Parts: sequence; C-alpha cells; structure tokens
Amino acid sequence: MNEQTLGHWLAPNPAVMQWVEAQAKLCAPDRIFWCDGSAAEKEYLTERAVTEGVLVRLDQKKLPGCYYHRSNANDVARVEQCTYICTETEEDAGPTNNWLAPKAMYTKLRALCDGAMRGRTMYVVPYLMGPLGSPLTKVGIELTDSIYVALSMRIMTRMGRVAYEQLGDGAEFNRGLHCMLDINPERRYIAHFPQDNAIISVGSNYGGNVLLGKKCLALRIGSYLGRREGWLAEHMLILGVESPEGEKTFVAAAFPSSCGKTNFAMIVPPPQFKGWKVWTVGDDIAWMKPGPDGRLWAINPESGYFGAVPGTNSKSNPNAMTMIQHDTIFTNVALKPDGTVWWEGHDDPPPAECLDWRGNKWTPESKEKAAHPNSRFATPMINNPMLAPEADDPKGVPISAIIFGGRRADTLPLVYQAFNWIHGVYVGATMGSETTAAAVGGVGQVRRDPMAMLPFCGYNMGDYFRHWIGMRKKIKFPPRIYYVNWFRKDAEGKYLWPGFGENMRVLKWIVDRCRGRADADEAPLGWVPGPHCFDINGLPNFSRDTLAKLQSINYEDWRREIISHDELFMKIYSHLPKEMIFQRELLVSRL
Ligand code: OXD
Ligand code: MN
Repeated sequence: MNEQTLGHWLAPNPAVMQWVEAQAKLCAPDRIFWCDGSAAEKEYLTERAVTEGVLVRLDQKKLPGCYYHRSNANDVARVEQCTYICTETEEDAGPTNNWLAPKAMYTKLRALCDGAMRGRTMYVVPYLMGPLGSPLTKVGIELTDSIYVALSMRIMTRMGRVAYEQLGDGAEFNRGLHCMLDINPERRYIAHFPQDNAIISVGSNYGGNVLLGKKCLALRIGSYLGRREGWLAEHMLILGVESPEGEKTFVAAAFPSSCGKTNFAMIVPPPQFKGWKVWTVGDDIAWMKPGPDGRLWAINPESGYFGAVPGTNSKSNPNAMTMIQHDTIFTNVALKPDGTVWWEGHDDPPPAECLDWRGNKWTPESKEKAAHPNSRFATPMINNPMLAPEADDPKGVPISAIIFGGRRADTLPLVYQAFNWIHGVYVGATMGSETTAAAVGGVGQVRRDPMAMLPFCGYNMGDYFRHWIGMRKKIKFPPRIYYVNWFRKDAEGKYLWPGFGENMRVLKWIVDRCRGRADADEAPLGWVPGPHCFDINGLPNFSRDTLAKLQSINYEDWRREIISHDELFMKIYSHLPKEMIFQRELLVSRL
C-alpha cells in the first residue's frame, strides 16, 4: 500500500467537498489525505508516523500494536485560558467561559491558519460520535495536520466511511479544523462556534485540545445542541451493574477530570460480591435523552478511552491494565530500554534507568517524575474485557442513577442521595473539587465545578442549570441522584475510605436504593445509608466509627461550603434559576 492507493478515496458529499476545499485553500497543505478508516490505512499511517518520528514502536512481542508518543513539553494538558465559546453575545457564553465574538475570532484564527499547512499533509478525518444509526449520534469531520491526531481519532471515535454513511447527502456535520502551527502557547486557541456547529483549534497537539470529537464536540458543542434539542451532554461515565441473578442496572457518574471516572467505570467487585459484575459503557462522556418509555436513555459517544496513566495498576484498575497491553498509544509516560513503558504507580518497581517523558535519562534518584502527571493512554473500547455489549447499541442504555462526585479532603461525606430531581440538580450544581493535572494551572485547590462541566459547558452555566431542571418534565421516570466522595481524609491526612474496588459497596447501596431494597435515613444533606444497609464486612482496619467519620457533617465546614456555593451563584446570578436559591434556603434550614 502506498499513498497513491490510499489517499485517493473521495467523499461524495458536496457539502463536505466544498468545505474541505475552502479550508485547503486557506491552509495550503501540500497534500490532502482522505481517511477511510480501513485497517490498511491504519497500518500505512502508523508506519509513516514512525518514519516521521511522531511515534516510537514499542516492543511488539510484549506490547503488540502499541506505540509511544512524546508531546512538546509546553503542551501536556487542556488549557482552559485558551478555550473560547464564541456565541453571538457574551451573555450566551456566560461568565464561566472565555468569550470572543464569532466574527473577531474567525478573523484572528483565519489569519493564523493562512498557509499554516504549507509543506504538510492535511488529513480529512470523518467520524461519528455515537453508534451508527443512533438518533443521538452526530457526524463530525476534523481536518488536521497532525498524523498523531488522525491515528488517535481512529481509536477514540468511529472513524472513516461509516461517518459518510450516516451523513448521506446531508450538510449537518461538525466542521473541525486543527492546525498545530508551531505548538506555541502564545498562539494557542481552542475556539467553539456553537451556532455554526464548528470548531477551530490551533497551536496545540494535546488530546483534550485537538481530538475535536471529545471535549469540543461531545461536550461543549454537544451541551449547546442538547439544550436546543432537549437532551443532555454530560461529563459522565456510564456503567452497568449486573447482579448474580442477571438483573442489570445502568448508572451514569460525573466526576471532574482525573478524579477516577475511568477506574470507576471499570471497577472489579471485590471477592465478597460473588456473582456481581460491572460492565463499562463509557468512561468520560454520556449523551442522554428521554425515551418513549419515560426513562432517560444514554449512549457513550466515544469508542475509546483517553485515560490518565499515573496510578493505573492492577489494584486501581485491573481491566485497564489488561486493555493497554495491546493496540494502545501511550503519550508522555516513561520509555524503558526494553521498549516497554513505565509510570509512577505502575505495578513494577521503578526501572534502574529509562527515558522520562521529556526524553531525558531518568533513574530512581531523579527528582522529577518519570511520567508526566497527565500522561495518557488511548485505547479502543473493544480492548476492555468488561465492555458492555450495549456499548454499541444505537438505543443506548436506560439510566437508573446519576452520581455526582468530587475530590474533597474534607466537608463532603462518602455518600448521600438527593431528596428529588431538583435537589439533585442543586447537589450537582454546587459540586466542588480539587484541581488536577488534567488542565494547566494549580493542582489541589478546591474550585466549584458544577456537574464536572465547568471547563466543558458550551453556554451560560445558569441556563445549563435551568435546562437540567426543565428536563424533569420530559422524564417520566427520572434517575435517582446521588453524591459520592472517595477522597475524605482524617486529621493526619490519611484517606478514610479504601476506594478502588471497595467503591462497589457504595455502588451496591445506590443500585439497591434504585431497586427499592435498601433503607436510608433522612439527614440534612439527603438520604444516607441506614445502619444495617451498608456492608463493611471484610474491610481491613475499618469500623462503624470510621464510617461515621466518613459520613459526618461539620457545621463550620458547611458554613464555609455554602459561602463558596454563593460565590458561584453570584457570578451567574442573572441567569440562576430561582429553584437553586430555594434549594439553598432549604439546605441552610436543614443544617
Ligand atoms: C479528559 C479530561 O481528558 O477531562 O477526559 O481532561
Ligand atoms: Mn474528561
């Protein structure tokens, strides 16, 4: 196979042709490569990426189909300061987003893209977000001058001819343009034009900024379209819990970036949960729409996992460890001399010597980390041994519970259930979490991150809350809403809850509540597990006292917490639904 036979496949759709031609005229690439998603194309592009030095082939006996990529050191995470929502008015984008008028942003970015692909190849990457034939599925086309992006999009989306199949003669597809430029943070923009269903991303090659189907289309543009069309685009994993009797309950959960969504989506129940299984539908994004049966149905629009690597091991995520043994692209982990990879928190001890994520020699004595804290794997979902058979079902799965959760060392208990939908919206809206390495900036500071969507909501956050409240009328059998916090610490700074597989105990209580077979007590924050409904048997060094500490409410902490909620509410006050203010009053009076 060579480029002659591969690069000649043309998309027949006139709207596609016209748009690609216009962008090619602007960016002036030397070549246009029309991706078709075939296996031969993957082989060809991979070979080419290796020749160009973009990918390093890992040991193909130990890690078949695995490759290694090192990013520019200034380009390792999402950059929220460079991310814009270019709605017609600033108010439509709201005070939690950066905004520039569409015309001004188009002018600025077209100037940057002018001739930007000279001497380079433009890859035309057609893709689907969602299974073929689902009413929720959206078509996107990304034009990129990054071969790494073309290969990663093939993992993360249903990429290739299948997208043209869904599109047919239509002109409704997301128009995404990505130019790496010189990977300069000064000229880095991730700009969304929701009214035009368009995205332009320049100056970066980091997944979250440039795999345009993911955060840009599936969340920012998706949330905007969801409000217009009556559905929800959320930063949520989706999993299915199967009981020993074969009853399946599907749950969606929103945690901020790098707070354990991938681990929770792939949780392996501990031995005492004999016969219980957990299936993964998705680990990052859920699109949810009311179905004709009155339930809320969800799909995972992605077809792969772009997970944070550090801390992944056979205790935290055994399924992930299995799935990344083949056909995976690793970015910014450490490269061992034997052609395998390592990271902090790996099962294996640190290698005596390796190359760190910057390509420098690293030994256990080195002060720097070997893998970047936001190093990533990109793996197709079919690699996951516990992939739910429903993950490819165009209907999606019916959601019985929605869980919100953050990384909080104090204040927030292990688990509680909201009293009803509107209270649940308030619980999600007031969520806070410590910042992580997934975005550039300080790590470990608590910030409000409503529904884990602060960096991903494509319109005014107050209107987003209103949309959530309004959805209640469209869902006859709404999911129950819960809050969890795996990260509470004691006075010595030690985690009170063992986490990982043991989170199954919390999940089981949640499922049992949805199925009407677990007791709960009424508490100021919501319903909490009744004394005999939460199984702690077999947990080492864990007593009912520890559980009481995990569930305790400190009134001084909650006074501060509510003041911090108020700061967000004041910021978006002009669009804040009054229900949020009523819920605040109710909470204060219960406390
Ligand atoms: C992600 C993120 O990569 O949330 O999923 O940053
Ligand atoms: Mn995410």
